[in-house]
Amino acid sequence: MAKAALFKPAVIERRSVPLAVISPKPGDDHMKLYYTPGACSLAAHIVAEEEELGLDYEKVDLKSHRTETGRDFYLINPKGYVPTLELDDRTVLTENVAILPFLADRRPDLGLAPPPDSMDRVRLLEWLGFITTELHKSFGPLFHKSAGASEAKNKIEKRLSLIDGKLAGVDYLMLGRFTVADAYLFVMLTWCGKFGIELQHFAELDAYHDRILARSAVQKAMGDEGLHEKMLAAE
Ligand SMILES: N[C@@H](CCC(=O)N[C@@H](CS)C(=O)NCC(=O)O)C(=O)O
Repeated sequence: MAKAALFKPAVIERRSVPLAVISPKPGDDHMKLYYTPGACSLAAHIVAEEEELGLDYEKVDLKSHRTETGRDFYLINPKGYVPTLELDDRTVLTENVAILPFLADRRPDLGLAPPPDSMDRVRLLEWLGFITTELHKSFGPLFHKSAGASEAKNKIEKRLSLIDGKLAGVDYLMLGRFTVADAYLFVMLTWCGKFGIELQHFAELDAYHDRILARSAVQKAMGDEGLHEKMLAAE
């Protein structure tokens, strides 16, 4: 076969539906966030509260994979994990790196994510990719008390120390303002104490955590997930 035929570029059909058609504007949102208190879905919850989107919420028990209304969560999201965002057309969106910018784009005026066509947006994706693969996933062995927990803890501390350096002299991860990347990172920081990772040992992270914690949307989301009561009970 001739080489030219082998390397003939595939014809890509452009059939994607414009975002504006899929998703309603703020005010008439009827999306539902499936969440588990204190899990990574808290980031999406915070973002939705920042935007006052008025989402519906349904709690998921990750042990039984049942929702609070008794439904089999695997039938809603076959991946079986939160966050899961059900759009008003009943299609389902998964993955923090997709859900967080998607939610941010409901209120572009708030600047929780930079505009889609900008280099800043690429930088946001760089942060989200780093947080999800290098940090979030590293907590797995700690939560599951599985082999490799100590290596995972070392890796998390190494990654946090890199982030700590980036936070010197600035209040947020990028652009000098709160973005969805801060919401995501914040959730990971709330997990650290459970595993003996002390934020006080870093130059910036403790104050950064407290700065995000003080936001009213964060207080609201955490309060609605019952996390304040849990914290008080742990004291
Ligand atoms: N790749 C997914 C992972 C989400 C994830 O790990 N969710 C955890 C809670 S933080 C979960 O629901 N785990 C339950 C399970 O995997 O069954 C994302 O980034 O959104």
